[in-house]
Amino acid sequence: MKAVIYTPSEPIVASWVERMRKLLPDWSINPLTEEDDPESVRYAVVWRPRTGDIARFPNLKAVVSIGAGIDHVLADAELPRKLPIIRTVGADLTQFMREYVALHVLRHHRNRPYQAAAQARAEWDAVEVPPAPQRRVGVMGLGNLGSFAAQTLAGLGFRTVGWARRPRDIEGVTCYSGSENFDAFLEGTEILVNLLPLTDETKNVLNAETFGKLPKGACIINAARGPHLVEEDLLAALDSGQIAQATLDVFNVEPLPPEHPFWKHPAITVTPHIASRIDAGTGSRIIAANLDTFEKTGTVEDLADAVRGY
Ligand code: NDP
Ligand code: OXD
Repeated sequence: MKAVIYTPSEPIVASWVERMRKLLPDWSINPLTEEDDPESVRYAVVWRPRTGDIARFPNLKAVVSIGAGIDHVLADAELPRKLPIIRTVGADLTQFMREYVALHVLRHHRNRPYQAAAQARAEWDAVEVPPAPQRRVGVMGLGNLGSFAAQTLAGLGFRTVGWARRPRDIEGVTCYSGSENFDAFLEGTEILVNLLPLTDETKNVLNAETFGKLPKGACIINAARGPHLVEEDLLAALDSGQIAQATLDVFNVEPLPPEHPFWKHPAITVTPHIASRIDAGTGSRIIAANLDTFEKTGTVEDLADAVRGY
């Protein structure tokens, strides 16, 4: 069976190809850009493919997203619309996201930036914060990642709320669903975590109107996708104090350009899309198993719904 691999970085492709060849010794696995017999390829394993990259292979059985999100695959205007898309998820990736969310929610909860600034001035200035049960934190998106992140926050003692499209029942988490309950979810939420997929419905969801529904001085953590956030609305909300702090892992343009104002903003923490990074070691094992299962059975648990967009 033949598969090709594409990510925008050639060294990363080489590392994936090497690992996947070891994991699937009976398969033929090559970099997408070096494949000169497109008709023989059955699977394309991709991160941020370029327009037309996938359509070049007329006999594909499925596309594999090197990632939980499939927005980067659907963004290809020439993508054959009926192709199954397999996403890459797993316990390690869920664990990484739980750690990231816990780390940054705790940083905001304990006002770590304030304390670090006091240290820089050699000032003994003890910051006062409420205990976690008096702090309401909200998680947007209660899927693979969001549901575990919310449970982790509830386990730390936070008053945890979550929001999804359909009703959910998660122990320790008050769940809201649907656009009609979005305002109720936001009300009183002091730390807002975004773990939504990027779809037409969720694009720009972190905007001035949303910020205005949070209590003044709320913090936001965006670990989902850059286009969820209206960047100028965040800068204005930070200027006005409506939002006190933001932690951003994802951006409209990645890598974030050096001249971008987020880098040096005193109230913004930038991380380089590492909240739950799929490396070739972990990812190739998950993807090899999915390819093997799909080839043998025609399906896998991790199939995305391209019409729904996630
Ligand atoms: P899932 O598909 O498992 O879950 C998505 C959740 O979002 C579901 O709960 C879904 O609701 C909810 N949702 C979707 N649309 C809406 C809507 N219009 N209104 C309300 N809720 C909605 O995704 P994952 O948890 O696996 O991943 C989430 C996102 O995280 C990925 O799409 C990706 O963009 C990002 N990500 C970022 C990483 C990083 O390192 N920064 C790493 C991995 C992923 P319902 O349950 O009702 O279907
Ligand atoms: C993903 C990501 O979607 O890494 O998995 O962003």
